[in-house]
Amino acid sequence: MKRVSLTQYLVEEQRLHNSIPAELRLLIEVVARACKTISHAVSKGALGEVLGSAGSENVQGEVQKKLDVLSNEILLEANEWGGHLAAMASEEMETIHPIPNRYPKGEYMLLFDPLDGSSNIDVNVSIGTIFSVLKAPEGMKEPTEKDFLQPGSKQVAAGYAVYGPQTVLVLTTGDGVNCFTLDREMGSWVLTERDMKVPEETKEYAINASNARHWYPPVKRYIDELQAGDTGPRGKNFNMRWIASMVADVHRILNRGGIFMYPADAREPDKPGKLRLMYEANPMAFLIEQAGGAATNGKQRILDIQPGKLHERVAVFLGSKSEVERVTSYHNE
Ligand code: AHM
Ligand code: MG
Repeated sequence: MKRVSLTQYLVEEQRLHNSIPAELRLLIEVVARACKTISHAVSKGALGEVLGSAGSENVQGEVQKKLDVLSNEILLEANEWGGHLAAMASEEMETIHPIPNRYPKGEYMLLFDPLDGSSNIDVNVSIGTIFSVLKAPEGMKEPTEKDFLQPGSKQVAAGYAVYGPQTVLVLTTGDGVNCFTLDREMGSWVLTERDMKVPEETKEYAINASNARHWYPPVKRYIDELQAGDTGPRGKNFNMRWIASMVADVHRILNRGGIFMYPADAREPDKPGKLRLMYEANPMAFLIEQAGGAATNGKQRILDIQPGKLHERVAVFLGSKSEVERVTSYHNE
C-alpha cells in the first residue's frame, strides 16, 4: 500500500483545490504534532505520573485533571511561535490567549478542548482533543473575545484526535473528512480513510440515559420510540452506546452511523445543555456535515448559531441525517 502522510495530503489538497494555504497547513501540522505529544503523555498513564486531579478548577467550575492542564500547555506552546495565529482559546482557560508580542502574528484563530472526556482519563478509556480554526476578522489589531464569536459556518478547518487503541486524527478543511492514523514507530500521521461518510440510516443511538427523568418532551418521545423497538412506531430495534467521550462517540458515528445527543434538560432550565458550542459542538458539527450527516441544537443547525460568549453551551443532536431530522422535527412541532 502506498502511504500518504498528512503533509503530502495537505500539499496535494492545496494543489488540487487551492483550499489549504501554507499558513493553514502549518497550523494543522503543528496541531497534529501537539496531538502526537499528548498521545504520548496519555499512553504513559501512571508511569508518567500524569493521572489524577491537578487540584484546580476551570472556568466552568469543573475539576481539572493533570492531563487536562498538560494537554492545554502542549497545545499553547506548540502554536505560539509559528506565526500562523493571532490568538487561541481553550476550554481550560477563562479568557483568550493572544500570541505573545515576541512572536509574529498570523491571520488564524485556534480554539480547542485540549482533552475531551475528562471522566475517562484515569480509567484508560478513549479520550481526545477537539479543535476548530477561524479566520481573524479583517483589520483586527489586538484580538479580543469578540473576534472569536463567529458562527461555526465560518470555520476553515476542524478536527479531533482520539487517543484509543489507535491514535487517529480526523480532519476537515471544508472538502470532505479524512482520517489519519498515528504510526508510532515512524512518528508520522498516515492517511487511512478517505472521504468518510456517515451512513444515513442507523439503528444506534448515544445519550446519557441517567438524565431521562429531566428530559423535555421531544427528547422523551424520541427515545421512547427508539426503545419501543420493533413493537413500536419505528418498527425496528435500536442499540445504545455511550462512551462519555464525545470524540469516541462521534468517531464511532462517523464510521458506522448513529445519533449522538446531549440535550438541554429541566435540571437547569437556563443552561442549554452540557457541551460547549465553540470548541466542541461547532468542530464536530462541521465534520459531521462534511461527512453527509446533520447537526442541530434541536431547533436549528448548530453551524448557524451566532455565539454570544466564548464558553457558551449548546444542546447537541448530531449524526445520521434521518435521525437528526426526526428528533429536530419533534422539537419544532
Ligand atoms: P469534558 O470536556 O469536561 O470532558 O466534558 C465533555 C464530555 C463529552 O466528551 C461527553 O460526551 C460528555 O461530557 C459526557 O457527559 P456525562 O458525564 O454526562 O456522561
Ligand atoms: Mg470536552
